Amino acid sequence: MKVKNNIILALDVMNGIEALDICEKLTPQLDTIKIGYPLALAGGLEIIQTLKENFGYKIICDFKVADIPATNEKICQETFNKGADGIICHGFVGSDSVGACKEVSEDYGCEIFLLTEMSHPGAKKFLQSNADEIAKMGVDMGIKNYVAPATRTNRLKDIREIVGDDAYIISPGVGKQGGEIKETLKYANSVIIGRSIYQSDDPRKALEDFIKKI
Ligand code: OMP
Repeated sequence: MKVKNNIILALDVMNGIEALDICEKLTPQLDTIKIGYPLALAGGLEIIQTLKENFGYKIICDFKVADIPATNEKICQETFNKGADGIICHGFVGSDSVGACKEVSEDYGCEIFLLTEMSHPGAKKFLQSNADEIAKMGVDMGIKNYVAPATRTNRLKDIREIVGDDAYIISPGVGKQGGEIKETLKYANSVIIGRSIYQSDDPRKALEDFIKKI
């Protein structure tokens, strides 16, 4: 995967018009957008095609898929049918559930991103102690793309060591959650940034300031 400026915008706004407005301002510097439940629920999955047609973006759907294999399969099929290029899946559900997502993504020629350790403080309670095993499972399954936290670069580094240099890591938590872009990009291929850009008074300048720091 190639991401312009190594920055993926997390477009967690609550309506399609606002989403388009922000994209208008940022397009020259971005080519990959992550949409999650906030925008998908507020704007419908049609927003994927709208963003692709208007701006030519690659779209990663952050649905943190975490169900039984049969349900994961349906979620992935519907997401790719609607035009997504990639989907984020939880790893803690185990290899059968993740395998269902992987199989569907291969059928569609799309990407899955395996979520290992999350970036928020609460992830320390249950996820952190299992994140290395989740990453190892991903390697055993032949998964190429991972999500790991920018808020704990020591853990991001551990996960990079497990998944290897050829894996593609995207890392959320830069900006509002306290992660720092340059430090994160020592271990991750791209960062995911949301509020520090789209909530800024001047989103274009906020994005350019991040780019300057790289
Ligand atoms: P900001 O904190 O606003 O920059 O947004 C971060 C984005 O990354 C949001 O869309 C989160 O849902 C997402 N995210 C995390 O913040 N932490 C994680 O561990 C995983 C994700 C994700 O899967 O994208």
